Amino acid sequence: MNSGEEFMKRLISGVKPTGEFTLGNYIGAIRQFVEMQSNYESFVFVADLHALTIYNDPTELHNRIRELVGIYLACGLDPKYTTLFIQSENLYHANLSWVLECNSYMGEMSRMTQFKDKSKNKGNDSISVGLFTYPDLMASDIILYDADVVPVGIDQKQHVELARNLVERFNHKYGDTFKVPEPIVPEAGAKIYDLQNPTKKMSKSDESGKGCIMLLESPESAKKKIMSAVTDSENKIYYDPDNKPGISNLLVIYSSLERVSIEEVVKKFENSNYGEFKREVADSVANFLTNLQAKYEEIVSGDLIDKTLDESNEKVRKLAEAKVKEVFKKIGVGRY
Ligand code: AQP
Repeated sequence: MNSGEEFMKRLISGVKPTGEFTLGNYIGAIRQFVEMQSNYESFVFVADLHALTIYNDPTELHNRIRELVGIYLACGLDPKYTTLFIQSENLYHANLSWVLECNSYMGEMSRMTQFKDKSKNKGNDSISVGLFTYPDLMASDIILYDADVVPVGIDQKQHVELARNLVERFNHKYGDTFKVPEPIVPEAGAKIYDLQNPTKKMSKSDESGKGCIMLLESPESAKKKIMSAVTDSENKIYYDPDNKPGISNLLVIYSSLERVSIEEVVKKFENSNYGEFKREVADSVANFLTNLQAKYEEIVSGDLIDKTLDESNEKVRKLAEAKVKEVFKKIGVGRY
């Protein structure tokens, strides 16, 4: 630990190991973790308990967990700065989540947009209780470590806001215990859209996969998806998410991967037609995937994944144990 580290703010975030990881996960979340890691005391985890709100094939889930750690490392998370861990390997997340469930209300949980979206058109007998209480577990993930900031895509901002309310309620009832976390949403790329339906989020649960770029898919197949992305008939390139969602989405993807502002991208392509622009975006995405996948292959063939997780486990367990003991004492359970 360097001398300044104890004053550093803490960052925490995670990704669920469900389905194949997408370019949306990278641009909306993982890229932020990488860019911010050296300025924060950074904690990034595999949110495997969150995956359980729906049924997952156990073998596939198990494999995705390791895959995600490999992707985190390949994207540039550095164990020197970031404590990388698997949520289920620290049992305290679920302990604190129960306490939060008992301090949150049906009304506020029912207002969570993600719950409403994911339970829409389903009967009560096919929606798991976990889908409803998911935001309590997410709040627990955050406040267990007294995180100051939580970088997330826009779809998760409401859950961080709920965590803030839960902290304020708990601190008010039982005395100052948790820090109030701040969501950090990227200015551009907070929501990457489906290439075939650019008003819908690019999502791992997309069944056709045609509108979604997967981080481990072949660069050639990704190129084809970009070339057949839905646009409009104007053939003029400028940023207007309301009227030109397809072109605006491609501008955001290019700007995020090439690390240039949207204004600069628009300037660069002001005299290009859609075909030329798409080819450049496709090349940019293919280059990004090629480099990422080369690093990923190197990582999964070595022992870095287990070494990293083993080293982190002790640290996160100690922090979480101290916090849960403090909470149990404040609420009056157990012997102390
Ligand atoms: N399309 C996206 N654009 C920007 N950010 C996104 N994120 C996800 N998709 C996009 C951000 O990635 C982080 C991890 O998300 P998650 O794994 O917890 O859940 P998800 O990827 O949002 O889930 P999906 O894709 O809807 O599929 P399921 O639910 O089936 O796993 C978050 O910060 C999220 O904002």
